[in-house]
Amino acid sequence: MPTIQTVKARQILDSRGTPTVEVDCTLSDGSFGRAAVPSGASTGSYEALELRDGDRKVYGGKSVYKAVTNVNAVIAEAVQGMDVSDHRKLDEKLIVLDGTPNKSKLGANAILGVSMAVCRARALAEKKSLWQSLADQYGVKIGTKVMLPVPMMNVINGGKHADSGLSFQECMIIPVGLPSFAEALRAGDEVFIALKKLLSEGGYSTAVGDEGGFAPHLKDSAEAFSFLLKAIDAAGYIGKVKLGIDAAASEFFSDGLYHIDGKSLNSEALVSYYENLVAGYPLVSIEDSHSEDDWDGFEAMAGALGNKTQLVGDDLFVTNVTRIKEGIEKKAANAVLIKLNQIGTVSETVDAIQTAQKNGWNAVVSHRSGETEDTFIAHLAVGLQSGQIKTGSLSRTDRVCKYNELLRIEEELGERAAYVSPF
Ligand code: 2PG
Ligand code: MG
Repeated sequence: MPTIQTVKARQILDSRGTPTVEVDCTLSDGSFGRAAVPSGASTGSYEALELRDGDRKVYGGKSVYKAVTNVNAVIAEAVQGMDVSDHRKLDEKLIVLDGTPNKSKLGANAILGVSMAVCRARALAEKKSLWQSLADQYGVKIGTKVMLPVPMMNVINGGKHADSGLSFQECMIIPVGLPSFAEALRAGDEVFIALKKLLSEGGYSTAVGDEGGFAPHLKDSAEAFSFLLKAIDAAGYIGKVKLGIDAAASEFFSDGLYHIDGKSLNSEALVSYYENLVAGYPLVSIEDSHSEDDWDGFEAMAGALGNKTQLVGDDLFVTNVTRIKEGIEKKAANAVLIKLNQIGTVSETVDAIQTAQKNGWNAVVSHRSGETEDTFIAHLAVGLQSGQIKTGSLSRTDRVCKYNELLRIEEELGERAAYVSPF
């Protein structure tokens, strides 16, 4: 197996025009890998640190030159000459080099860029697709069939991702009753097109938010759901396309209450609110129902809805094995959202996925609201057989590039490809 010859970082822009880190890695056999680091807006307090320069005169304080320098001046030298056959060794080296619990010395953005770029270079050296290389690297048993992930498509944006006034950050459509990923993508897209027409006929804006979904000024989640159901009907997919939300409830929690859709609810009342939604709509997945420290709220949710609804922890678990294990112990959810940059290395991200899987929980591989053209997560979802991916709406290249990559993977798999609904 070749060794690392060079790693080199640069600053590029993400989908919001905010600087982020891109890393190039070249191996001794000439294999080359490039990766770009995503960035969140509704970040959990327990996420690994995204290092930004903080000089308000430069990119409003958001430049990442320090992180770039940390790659080029510190990490590059430390990893040069390393054999890339065992990715856990590389990630362990990066973690030790940083030496802090939340990667605050070198920056999780610096570390993750290197970790991802090396994965890409190794896949090339192995002459494998990235998903296959990741599967082999992390001991994923793949049988004759390879599962493509079911997408959660965020077609109505609210919360911190849009100024729509909606409390929920994401209202998603989930195509489940389709025979292939390509057909699922088509269903999602046809619903998206139907939704645009309905919104525009109703006099609503069809401008899109950070994740490519519409951001109309709707009065509450019920109105958003009713638009989604009409669009699903108009496109001819009733029963085949379900609904999901990311409430991102930390964002509407203050002074001990949840301020949602014009009401102020305590943690318990919020559970009843969700129970009503599940009773009234084909809502199969709820992410971050409660605020990141409201463990009691999550436990109550799981008690009330856990046997029929997917309950996903994002800000709650921050792709951190310790927090996920605590959640499993407390029965606080039944699924985990997986974001590479919440934890900062590929191996730790894989550990989070495999901890969920070993305990019978679902793992949903996810983008961030700030994305790039990088399609790493499409490969991660297939390689780790996560079964689900959340990567935004059916517009904006930073979102659809992940879907397009999944189309290519499905084509590469041919007869081996499987599309299975987790719901
Ligand atoms: C989320 C994500 C992605 P952000 O909350 O799940 O949709 O948003 O990247 O802003 O944290
Ligand atoms: Mg979330």
